[in-house]
Amino acid sequence: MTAPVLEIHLSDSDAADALHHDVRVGLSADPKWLPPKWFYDARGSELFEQITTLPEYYPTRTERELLRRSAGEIAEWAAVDTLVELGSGSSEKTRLLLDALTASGSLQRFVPLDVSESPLRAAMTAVAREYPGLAVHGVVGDFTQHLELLPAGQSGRRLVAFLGGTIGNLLPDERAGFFTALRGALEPGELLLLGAGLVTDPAVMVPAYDDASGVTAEFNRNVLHVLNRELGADFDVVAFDHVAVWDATHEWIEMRLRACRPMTVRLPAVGMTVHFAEGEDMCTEVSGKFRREVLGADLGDSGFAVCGWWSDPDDRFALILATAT
Ligand code: SAH
Ligand code: AVI
Repeated sequence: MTAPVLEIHLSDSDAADALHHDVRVGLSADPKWLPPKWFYDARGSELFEQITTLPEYYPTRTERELLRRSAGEIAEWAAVDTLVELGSGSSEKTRLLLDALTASGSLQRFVPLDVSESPLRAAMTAVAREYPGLAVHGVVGDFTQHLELLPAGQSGRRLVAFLGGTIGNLLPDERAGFFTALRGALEPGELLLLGAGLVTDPAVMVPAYDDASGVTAEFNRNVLHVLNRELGADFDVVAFDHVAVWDATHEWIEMRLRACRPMTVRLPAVGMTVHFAEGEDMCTEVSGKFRREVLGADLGDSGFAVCGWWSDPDDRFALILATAT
C-alpha cells in the first residue's frame, strides 16, 4: 500500500478568512443567511453520516442503488485512470465506483476533495487500506474555488464524481459558475458523474429534511456551535428552532434556524453584534431539486453532453454521466 498524499489548498487561516467574510456578509443581510459549507466540522460531518441512515432521508440509499446498477456500465464507458470526487465526505458510496473501475483495470488514482480535513483524512486512510493498489491523493479545498488546481490525468482521462445531490446546495448562479469552472478544468472527453435530487412530492421531500428523531435539527444547529467556537460568538444554540420548507418557486428545500425569542448575539472575532427578533428566520441551506430537461440544458450550456441517465422508479434521484465536449 502506498501512503496517501494530502494536498492543502485551504489552510486553517484561509478557512478562517472565508468564515469571517461569509459571516459578515450573511449576518448583515436581510433576511440573514449562512452558506451550508460551515456545517461540516468533525461533528457536522458525523451528523451528516447519521442523516444518511435515517428512514426519511431517501437520497443516499436511492443514489447507492443507482450506483449499484450503473457502476459497471460507467466503468465500461470510461476507461479512466483517475477518479476525482468533489465534496467526498466519507466516500462510502464511492466504493461502488472504485470496485467497478478497479475491476475494469484502468484506475490508478483516487482524488477526494473536501473542505473538511478530518473526515477527508479518515476516508483516505480507509480507502488506501481497502484498495492497496490505488494511489490516494486527497485535496483539502473548496469546489467553488479550487477546481483548476485538481491534479491532471496521468496517462488517461479523469472521471469527476459529484454525488449526494450536493449540486443542489449551490445557488443557481453558483451552480452555473461551478459547471463552467469544472468544464474549464477538464479536457475534452473527460467525464462528470453527477448525483442530483429530482423534484418530487413535498410530502416525501420535507420529512427528509425534518426527521422525527431530530438529527437534521441538530445538524442545522451545529453551524451555531461552529460560530461559537471559531468566532467566540455567544449564540444560545437551543433558542433556535429547526425549520425545513419546500419553496415551490425556486424548487428547493430551504433549511432555516428560527429565533424562539428576541436575542442579541455577539461575534467578537468579526466585531459584530447581531439582533434577532422573535420568530426571525436565518437561512442555512438550500437543497435544490431538479427536472431532467433543466439539468441537461445547464450542463449543455457549460460544455457538457449528457451520455447516461439513471433514475429510480419513483423519479426521486438521478445519476447523470456527462462528457466534456
Ligand atoms: N458526497 C458525500 C458527502 C455529501 S455531504 C455523499 O454523497 O454522501 C457534503 C460534503 O461536501 C461534505 O463532506 C462537506 O464537507 C463538503 N463540502 C461542502 N461544501 C463544500 C465546498 N464548497 N467545497 C468542498 N467541499 C464541500
Ligand atoms: C450534502 N447535501 C446534499 C445534503 C442535502 O440533502 O442537501 C445536506 C443535508 N442537509 C440536510 N440534510 C442533508
